[in-house]
Amino acid sequence: MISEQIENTSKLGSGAQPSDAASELKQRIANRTARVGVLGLGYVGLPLAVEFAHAGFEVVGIDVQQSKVDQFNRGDSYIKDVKNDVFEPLVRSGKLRATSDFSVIRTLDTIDICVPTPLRKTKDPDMSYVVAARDAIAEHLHPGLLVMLESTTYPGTTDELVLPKLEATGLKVGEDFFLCFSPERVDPGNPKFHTRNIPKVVGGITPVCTEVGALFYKQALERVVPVSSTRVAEMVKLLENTFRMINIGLVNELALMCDRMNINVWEVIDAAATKPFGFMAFYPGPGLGGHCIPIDPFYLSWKSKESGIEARFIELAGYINGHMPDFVVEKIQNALNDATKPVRGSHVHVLGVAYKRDIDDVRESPALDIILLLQRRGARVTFSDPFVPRIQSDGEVLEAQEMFDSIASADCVVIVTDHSGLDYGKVIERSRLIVDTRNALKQFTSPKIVRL
Ligand code: SAJ
Repeated sequence: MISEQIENTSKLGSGAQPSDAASELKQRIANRTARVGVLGLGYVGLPLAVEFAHAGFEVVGIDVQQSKVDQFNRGDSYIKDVKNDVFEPLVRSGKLRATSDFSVIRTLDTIDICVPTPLRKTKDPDMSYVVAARDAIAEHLHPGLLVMLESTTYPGTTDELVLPKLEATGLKVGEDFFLCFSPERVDPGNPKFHTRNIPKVVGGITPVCTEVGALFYKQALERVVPVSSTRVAEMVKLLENTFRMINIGLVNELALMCDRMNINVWEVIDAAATKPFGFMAFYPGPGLGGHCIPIDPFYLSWKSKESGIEARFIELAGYINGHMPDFVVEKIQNALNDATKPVRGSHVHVLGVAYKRDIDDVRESPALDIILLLQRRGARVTFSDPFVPRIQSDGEVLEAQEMFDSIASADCVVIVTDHSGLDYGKVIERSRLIVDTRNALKQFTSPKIVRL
């Protein structure tokens, strides 16, 4: 029942009497006549837009890239996790459309900001995309609009960077418009967890904002977790990803120790993982890729430095994870050396360049660092990856090569991304020498294999 839904979320807040704008907006959200907007149609925004269209809302996607908007309006999904057989009918039915015209915000009841929050070269936050989205929303802000920031960012962004510009319009947060932070938790390529069934944390600037935000997400997502403020919600996400980054750094350091002590680190982790409590397995690798894990923790360390606390764990883990490509190249160099081959002039074939298995994304991929380091040592480097047709290295385009031909002619093969479905037995058969950075060959034994 709609009134029940509204009643339930009202218990979340201070019980303050919601303004007329809040009551009307709740009504439109609960009966799904609210017009939903998603700003930024990437791996977060597009799946979110689909979920709300699926729930029966009319959804408008907004993006600055006209090519994305055009492909979106053709019902052609450019995000692997969003299949066309789901996406195309929603576009065809008119439930889902995209535009590059930000003035559409005037006609919307809700808008989710799903834009990138990268790091600058100096490892401090690049807020330019969030600022541009904020300014576009401020320009078209109107009473009754619910604004949600989803981009991963430092605690304080929503109330220090976004709110003032919106209130400068003269509209009052919590009465005229509503502002929340709700971290995106998309895990690209995850076969089990998708936008709809990943619990959604949401925290508002005011209790009424939290109520409206929670009611909104409840319409399309299975579980909503309201928290008391935008800062709590911002910090939740950073804890999640910093937790991962530091634990990966720990096992990468363990891998360096085990390498020196001639212990199989993979066997150690698998045996430790039999502990039914108090342990969570992470695995060493060639380095940390993606647009989240290597980046988000530095949003936290940047902000904590501003508050006078050095985030030493994050800095140290960042150093160790950042060193892994060098360690891998050293393993390759030593393996070639044992075969009395110098790196210079040797042909090294890289198997898998995406930043993790079974996806096509190479952002921050350690494979790019490894390829560059090898090229700088004079190796002739080729790569193959079923999901990635070409990469840029040192300003040059490298086209993916046919896998088994390249493997057969290479002096050394290095498995950087352990995509599923490859015939690893055949890889061993065709290779002279293999450096395995992912334990993809764990069920094989061969003198050709050098493990991390
Ligand atoms: N990696 C390791 N060892 C591990 C786990 C991962 O070396 O034990 C590497 C991966 O190969 C990859 C990088 O770390 O290069 C990041 O891996 P990831 O699995 O965290 O992948 P992301 O960045 O695509 O997704 C993560 C989400 N992943 C999981 O929860 C499993 C999640 O932390 C966030 O929802 C998402 O980032 C985000 O958007 O923040």
